Parts: sequence; structure tokens; C-alpha cells
Amino acid sequence: MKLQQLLDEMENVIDDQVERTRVLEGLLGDIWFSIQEAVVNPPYVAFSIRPSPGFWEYVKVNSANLSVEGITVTDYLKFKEMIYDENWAKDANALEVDFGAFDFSVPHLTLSSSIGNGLDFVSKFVTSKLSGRLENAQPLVDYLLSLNRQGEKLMINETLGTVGKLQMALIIAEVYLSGLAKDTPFQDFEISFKEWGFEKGWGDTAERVKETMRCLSEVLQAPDPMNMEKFLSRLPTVFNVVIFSPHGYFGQADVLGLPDTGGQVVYILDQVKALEEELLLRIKQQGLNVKPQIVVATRLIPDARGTKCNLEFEAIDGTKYSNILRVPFRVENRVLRQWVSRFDVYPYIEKFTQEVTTKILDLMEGNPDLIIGNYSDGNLAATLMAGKLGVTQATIAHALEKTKYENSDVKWKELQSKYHFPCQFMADIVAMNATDFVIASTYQEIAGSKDRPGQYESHAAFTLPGLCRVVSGVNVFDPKFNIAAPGADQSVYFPHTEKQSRFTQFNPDIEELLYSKVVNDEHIGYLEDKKKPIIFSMARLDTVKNLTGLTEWYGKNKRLRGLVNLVIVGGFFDPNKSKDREEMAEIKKMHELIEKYQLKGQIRWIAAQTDRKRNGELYRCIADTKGAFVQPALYEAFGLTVIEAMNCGLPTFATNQGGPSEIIVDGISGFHIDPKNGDESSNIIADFFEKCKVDPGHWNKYSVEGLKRINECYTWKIYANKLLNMGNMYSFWRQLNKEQKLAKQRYIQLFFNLKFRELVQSVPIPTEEGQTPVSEP
Ligand code: UDP
Ligand code: LCN
Repeated sequence: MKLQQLLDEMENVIDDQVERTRVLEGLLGDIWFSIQEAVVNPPYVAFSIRPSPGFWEYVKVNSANLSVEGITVTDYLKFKEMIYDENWAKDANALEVDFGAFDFSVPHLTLSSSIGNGLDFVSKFVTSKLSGRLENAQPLVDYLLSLNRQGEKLMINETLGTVGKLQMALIIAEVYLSGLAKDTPFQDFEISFKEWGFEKGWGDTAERVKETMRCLSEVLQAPDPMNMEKFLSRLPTVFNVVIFSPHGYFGQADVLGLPDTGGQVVYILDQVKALEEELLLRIKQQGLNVKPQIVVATRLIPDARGTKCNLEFEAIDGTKYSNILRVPFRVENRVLRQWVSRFDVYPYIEKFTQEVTTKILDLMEGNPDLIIGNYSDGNLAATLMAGKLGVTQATIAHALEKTKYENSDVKWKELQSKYHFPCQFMADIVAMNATDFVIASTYQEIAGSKDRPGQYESHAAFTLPGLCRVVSGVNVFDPKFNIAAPGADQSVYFPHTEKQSRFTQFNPDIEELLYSKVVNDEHIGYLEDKKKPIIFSMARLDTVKNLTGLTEWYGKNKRLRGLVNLVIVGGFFDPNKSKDREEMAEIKKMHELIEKYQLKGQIRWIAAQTDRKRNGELYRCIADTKGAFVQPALYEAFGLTVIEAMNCGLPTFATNQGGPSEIIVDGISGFHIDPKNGDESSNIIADFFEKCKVDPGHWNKYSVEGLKRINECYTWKIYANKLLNMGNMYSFWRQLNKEQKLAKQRYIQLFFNLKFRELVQSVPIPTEEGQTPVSEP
């Protein structure tokens, strides 16, 4: 039983409200509202209690005598399993997974409020480890000695192999540099520096070199976290990056809105541009003449449906040195030709990664410096490659499926044929434990909110009855967790008021898209009253995006219908053309709702749009109508459309379930809406438009505040800087924790070999008649 069911039961049991309030006011009330779920196995009821993010307790109440007993997580999970698979629950040798057993030597955060600030914490911890006696800083010297670029030494050579020698040399070098003009190029003093033991990498000019040296001198004299982070962030450690994103259609054009292909692709392409820019800046400042390389490794899909996903290489637009590398999924002796759902990709990942690794080593002429995974499949690929090559690894989830589907763990058998959740959850915990750092978009992604557990947090303890009981999956207090929120490309998504920059070439298209009365493959429905503002939403047509929910709220709310028109962009109109299970159901539902609420004349449903630039202009045209963006998802991991809309100056109403609740400060930079309470949500929107009618300044206020929020917190520049700082810090951190890391890696390998490989056998592989067999890579 989940909290809401418990509250309903409470109402049934104590129908007198005064009495109920009295009962819930005391200690019981405090516990009651922290309960996440209850498991009823008469005469016992076991509760899982979450007093604050990341903290869990378990108790068992005997309903016969109301005695309360604290129980372990293992016992709680067993108690739960009794409902789904009694024999397995009672099996003394059932498989228990405990990743926490390897974490004894890793320091952890202790405060809920610090979760996601891993970088700061690691910086403090490293500082304290290197403090005290001079020799304590030797690991830093050893690390500097290990830095090289394709065999060429960087920073220092063996002449400066001890802390004492390095410290002395720094003093001499600083004196020498003080005598030079600030802009003297490094090359001018490179030879003398080399003799003293200093290699390239300190800076491009005398001034920059001096600053970096001063920073290190201060760290060696008395380490402090700020200087430590600053110094590490200046080190030349990252030049070549591999980014994995295997599933879906990964392309630069015509892919958005295709099944499983949404924000992740947008995020990665923008990330690559921002990362390359930041790398180029840093490499220049380090005084090096190196071309960085970023490769996005994805799946090659022969049946590319008009996209470029059947090409092996593609240069990434807007970059100089970044490319997409596509490698096909292979099955025995053939290439898999068609798209497969993100839930079905697991059987192919191991082979895919091996082939990517071979190609990358060739392309980069050696190991990459950082491997970043995206989503469960990409994170697994990153884990396999990073483990094999011994390279620093980062993971990004975008969305973890576990929290999206209620009880997806305990009910895995019921859901198996559609989703194969055990494969995905195993891939997730393997990657979460193997990775050096995790990049999350929001706090809630890691540790949720007061009432709702985070996506990562939900992997702390769970059970897959019949398969394994995970008593410690991941610990959200681990300092590997960091928040770095993405942005939106501000050359595409910019305010509607910037008239001179607007993409006016799209205006006739957009006018047609919104207002023509023609019904065709691109749009159905029409807008009778062109003067009304438009409320707009755009998403993939997944159940969780709840575009059908918004349509229904609108249909039901006469007041709102009187005030505004509704425009929806998503999916397409013929369910038989869809290959995606959820999309088909949503398409049918949309048609039914338009009929049921007689929405023609007030709704325009536009098929998925793949042109980003035109979409940017579309948001702005909606802003011209003094409209708003609505993001009604039942749950949204982050929500790029929310920041795109806000960048365009569109007042935004977004779900309070997930990332958007953090992006928007409710009532200030936009509004939160509750996707489970359609009436309340549609009234919040209607109230806003009523106020705008009386006070036009009301609309402007929210438009401006939304933009302000974006520029303060959600830009790619901020992101890229943070990401590279993490890359540098965690590369050093993994060196310091080598032994512990190795021990954990052994356990992960065991788990992967014995469990994951067996699980992927259950995922069906599509047959392809008449395909020519191809040779193995
Ligand atoms: N998008 C699009 N056309 C569509 C639907 C979505 O271009 O028909 C884009 C949208 O502008 C955004 C991304 O796809 O950049 C969706 O990202 P979001 O984070 O909102 O959701 P996701 O699809 O990743 O779950
Ligand atoms: C996946 C999602 O579901 C969205 O919430 C994110 O915005 C997107 O990826 C990009 O991270």
C-alpha cells in the first residue's frame, strides 16, 4: 500500500474528522506522513519510513497487540517478497546484492541538504588527506608525474619527484617568472623550465603559469579546498572524450519526436558543443597545441527511415573536432536492421561496446581521457569500456525507469514481456556503482523531495522476487553524485522580444501550422478564434508525458476553453503507423478525447516536429499570442521543453512531479501544476489568463522572471565548466582510491557475468527474414 491508499484507509477507519486529526497530530502523524509504503502480511504490517531525503527506516507492527519493532532492510524486503513469491522469500540462499559492503573506506556525506554536492565534498576530503606533514602531499606529486599526452610528459618530470623538490622548484620558478612580462609566451622559457623539471601544461603565458604555480604552492603549503579545486581544474587531463548514447535514433536532423528519441539527443548535441568550446579554451590556457576529440558512440540503424542513422560517421554541426560514430547492433552473424525500443536493447550492448572500443582506440590513437554514458544502456556501455581501459567514467541518467512505473521491481514478472525491467535495473546499478561520478540535472533526480524518493534513491534497496534482493544498490550520500543542469541552445531558443534575431522565414509555415483549416498528415483540428492566446505543449506521445491528460483538463474546463486555445505537438495521427506500444494507445486516446469534448475549433493537434529552429520560432509565436507553455507530465525527469519555453519568454506551467518543480520557483518564475489533479491545474491556468485580461503586466512579469531564472542557473556554459571540473577532480580521486575501486570492480564484474548476461537472454531478438549474413567485427 502506498501513502495515498493508507490515507484513504485512515479515513475509512476513523470517520470522525476531529478524532482523525487528533490521532494524526501526534508522533503517529509524524511517522504516518513519512511512510512510503506498507506491506500487510497479517497479523503484521511492515512500514518503510523516509523521514527525510536519503534516510530510510523500517518497522514491523503487530496488529494484534500494536507492538512495534525496528527491522532490517533485508527483513523488510523479505516481508514484501512474501506477497509476490513466498518460496523465494523463504529461501535462505536467495541471492542478496550488497554494493555497500565495498564502501567502507569511502567517506560519505551525512546531510540530506548536501546530496549532489559531491565535488565540494571530495575537494575538502582530498585537502584533508594531503594536509599535515609534507609527505602527505606525495600522492599529488605522483599524480602530476603520471600526466601525459600520448606519451609526452605534462606538468612535471622525474626531476621533481618529491614534494620537497617540487616546492623548492616552484619558489625559484615564481621568482623567475616575476622578472618576465606577463604576456611572455611559455615557449620563450620552456627550455629552462624543462631543465628544472617543469613540462608543458602550466599555462600559455608567464602570467598564467605563475598563477597556476602559486595555486599549487599554496596547496603544498597548507591545502585548502578552494585552491585544491582551482588547481585540479587547471590540469591538462581531459582532451579526448567518448560519449555513449546507443539506443534510439541519434542524429542531427529529422529524429526528434521519433519513438524514444527526444531530449537525450538534444542534450548530448548541445553538451558536445559546450564541452568542445570549454576544452578549446582550457587547452589554449594550458599553453598546449592539442586538438580535442569528442566522439558520440551510438547505434547504426540500417533501416534509418529517412534519417542519417545509417551513416557510420557524421561531423557534429557547430563543432570542429566532434563526430558521431555509429556501430550496428549485431546478432550472431547478422546486423540488426530495424529500430528497437529502449527496453529491448540490452542483448546487444556488450558486443556493441567491444566494437566501439576497437574503433575508438584507432581513432584516438590511444585511450580516451573521459567516458560519459547516457541512459541505462549508454551507462552500461561506458562501464564496460571504462573498466576495460581503466579510464575515468561519468554517467548521466536523463531518466531512470524505475520510478516511472509503479512497483516495476516487485511486479517485474507481470511487466517482463513488455519492459524487461530486471535487465535495465541491473544495468543501472552496475553503472551507478562502477562510475567515478554521476551527473544529475536536479537534486530531485538523486534524492527526490520531502514526499517523493529520488530516481537514484529508489535504487538504494529493492527486490526482484525470484531473481535477487538488492539490500544496498546505491547510496545517494556517496560523493560521486553531482548536479549540473543542462541549458537550451540560446541561438535557437531566445526571447520573443529579440525581434531582429527572429527566424521570420518560418512565419508563413507557422501561420499555416497553427491556423489553416486544412486537415492533413501534419495537423488536425483547427482554431476558430485567432485572437485568443494559445496554451501550448510539445512532447513525445508517451503515456508519462500526459498530453492526453492536458487535452482532457482543457476539454473539461469551460472557463479555460473560453479564455484560450490549445495547441499540442506530438506523435502522429494513425496508430497503425506507430511501432511504439505506448504511442499507439496515446494516439487513440487523443482522437477519443477530441470527439468526447467536441474540441474541434479550439484545439490544433500537430504531429511531432523535427526542425529545432522552426520549433524555437514556434515557441516565440505562441508568446506573441500572449500564451503559455504547459508541461503536464505525470513525471518528468528534467524537462528540456520547460527551459526552451522559458528561454523564449513564454510563461510556463509545469508538472510538480520531477525536475520542473526545481527549474521553476512556483509563483515566481512560473507555476507548478499537479498532474494528478487536473481540475486544480486547469484552474491555475485559467486564473492566470483571467488576471492577464485585467492586467497585461501580469503576463510580462512571468515572462521576464522565467528568463531571469534561466540565465542564473540553466545555461550550457555553466554546465560545461562544472563537467570538466568534475572530470579533473574525480580523475585524481580515483587514483587516491585505487584499491577500493578495484575491489568493487571485481564484484561488479562478477555480477555482470553471472547475472546480467543471463538476464539478457530473456529479451526477444527480432527476426529479419531474407537478410544477408554479415561477418563478425
Ligand atoms: N521535441 C521536438 N519535437 C517534438 C517533441 C519534442 O523537437 O515533436 C524536442 C523538444 O523541443 C525537446 C526534446 O525534444 O528539445 C524533448 O526533451 P524533454 O526533456 O522535454 O523530454 P524527453 O523527450 O527527453 O523525455
Ligand atoms: C530525458 C527526459 O525524460 C527528460 O526529462 C530530460 O529533460 C531529457 O532526457 C534530457 O536530459
